[in-house]
Amino acid sequence: MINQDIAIMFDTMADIMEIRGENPFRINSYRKVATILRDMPEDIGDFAGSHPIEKIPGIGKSSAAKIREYLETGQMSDYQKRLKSVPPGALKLLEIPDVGPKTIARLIDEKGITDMTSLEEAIEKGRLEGMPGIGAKTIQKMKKGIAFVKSYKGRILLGEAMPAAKEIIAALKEHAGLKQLEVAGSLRRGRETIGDVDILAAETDTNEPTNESLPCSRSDQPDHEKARRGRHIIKTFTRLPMCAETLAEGDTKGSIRTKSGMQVDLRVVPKESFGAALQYFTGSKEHNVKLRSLAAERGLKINEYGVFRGEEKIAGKDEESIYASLDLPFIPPQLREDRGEVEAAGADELPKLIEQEHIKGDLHAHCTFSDGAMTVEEMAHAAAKIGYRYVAITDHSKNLTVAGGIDEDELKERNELIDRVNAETDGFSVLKGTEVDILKDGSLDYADSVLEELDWVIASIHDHFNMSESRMTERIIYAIRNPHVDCIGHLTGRLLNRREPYPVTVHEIIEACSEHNTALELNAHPERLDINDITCREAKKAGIMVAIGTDAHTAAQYGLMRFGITTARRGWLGPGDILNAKPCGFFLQGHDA
Ligand code: DGT
Ligand code: CA
Ligand code: CA
Ligand code: ZN
Repeated sequence: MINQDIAIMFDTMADIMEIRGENPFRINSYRKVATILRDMPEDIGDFAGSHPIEKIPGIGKSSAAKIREYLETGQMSDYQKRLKSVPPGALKLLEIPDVGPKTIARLIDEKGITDMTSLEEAIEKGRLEGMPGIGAKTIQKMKKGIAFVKSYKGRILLGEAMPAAKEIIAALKEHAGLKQLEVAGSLRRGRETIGDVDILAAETDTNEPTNESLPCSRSDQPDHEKARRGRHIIKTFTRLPMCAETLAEGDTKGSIRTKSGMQVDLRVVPKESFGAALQYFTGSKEHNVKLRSLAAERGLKINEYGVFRGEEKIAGKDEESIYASLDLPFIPPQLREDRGEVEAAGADELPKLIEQEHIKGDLHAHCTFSDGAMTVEEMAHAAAKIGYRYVAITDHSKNLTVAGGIDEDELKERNELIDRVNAETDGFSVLKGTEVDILKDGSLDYADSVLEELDWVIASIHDHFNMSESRMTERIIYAIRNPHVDCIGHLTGRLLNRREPYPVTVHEIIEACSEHNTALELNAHPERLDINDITCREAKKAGIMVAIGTDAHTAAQYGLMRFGITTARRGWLGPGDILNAKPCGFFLQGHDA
């Protein structure tokens, strides 16, 4: 996708500008352009054919000119120029948590560091010692950070892997004439990060045109014919335009690395055992081990071809049949982690899980008043169009200057605008919200009298990440105690593959939420997915409600809700556990009461 290519360029330029200490607002605007491009449903090249690019909210004149240059010439001169201003391996250093761009600039300029390896070497040899402002503690943190970066090496975010897998499936349907294709593995289970993408294809029917041209009867050469068809499918796969490198190419299995660096495995399986293969390759391994022992107890054997009693195959065409042969109801893929789901299924106590159709609104969105790209009206119309009954506009508060945080006057102005928008709409409401900063001491960035005017208050931490676990926990609990706070936003502040969570004692937070009737947010942005599946389940056990919010900065990001739902399902949550499965009146009354 050309959108993705250009987005990467803007992100990279922003990275370099950070290292070079340039204007944070400009850096932010480049990041925003990248996000907008990634979220656009249409190809930017097609769009530019009939619209001026600068008409897209959030894309300014100079960014538009860069995009146009790339579309017309295949080059972006500003990007090329900036790329030359830092060593190529230096950008990777930005991924180390706790090492800021200023430090990286100094490492480059003063110590000749060019990449991760040369940084490790410099630390090992003590070459960083004596640098003013970089003490032993900082160096220790760097070492830990490098270990962290290495630990996630190669795992891709769910939000990147899913669209890529869908694109590959669509391409295979088109070019290999395949009908039955499914994602398997950790991606189908909805894990927050994915090692490699697994795709299964059922063999096409034998009554292909090629069959007629073969003089031999079907029974003579079915294996030969099968292998030929399998090879054809795998060849089509390894020749797809997104393929950068072929790692393996056989009759039933192919493996590629895509241009964006992810490994994708394709397996071709017989139609009659597609369900068995899908079950087997969806995993998890631990879940499958459990099923196998259950099968053994019944004198059955289960593998990727089916369930067998002796020589007789008793299940395999679809997944339901596999579970049914073990007297179990279908277990949704998101639960298959051997966390008690097989036992629950056996006792007919599987939870009813949350689905998109239960979701009535989005509880975390920004508009142009803070750092969003669209106006209140635009965000409202887009939410109504996807069938929601409400959206909470939760702009940042004044402490968060880099993200356009708004002061009390601007908030008042925005609230009045929301009133006007609501007066003009039927059957849909904009909730007056905020994502208010929890300050260092746990107090909030707005006074109670300001918060009182709002329908929905998320309190989040956006700075002072380096506190001890006990102080951070106290800080958050202090905010939970405020009766105006409805929800704690992205509890651990983690950015997957980029920033480790800050330490918080989750069970104490949950206790406090339970005592003060405060919800926890499940931030659906694929970089956050915070709270995670495990904490979702703990929250449910304690009777705490979870609010799924996309943190949308533009309407296209409402679509991120699906990743929040997937994570909630992995946490065993059902519609009764999710705040935004409740009707709009719940929020308006909650405020009036
Ligand atoms: P990943 O790719 O690291 O995010 O995780 P998965 O779960 O996608 O793992 P992967 O790609 O190695 O294998 C896909 C599925 O295939 C896995 O979830 C279960 C199944 N599988 C693979 N190897 C084995 C095995 O040795 N034993 C069993 N029982 N299942 C396996
Ligand atoms: Ca996998
Ligand atoms: Ca795999
Ligand atoms: Zn936030």
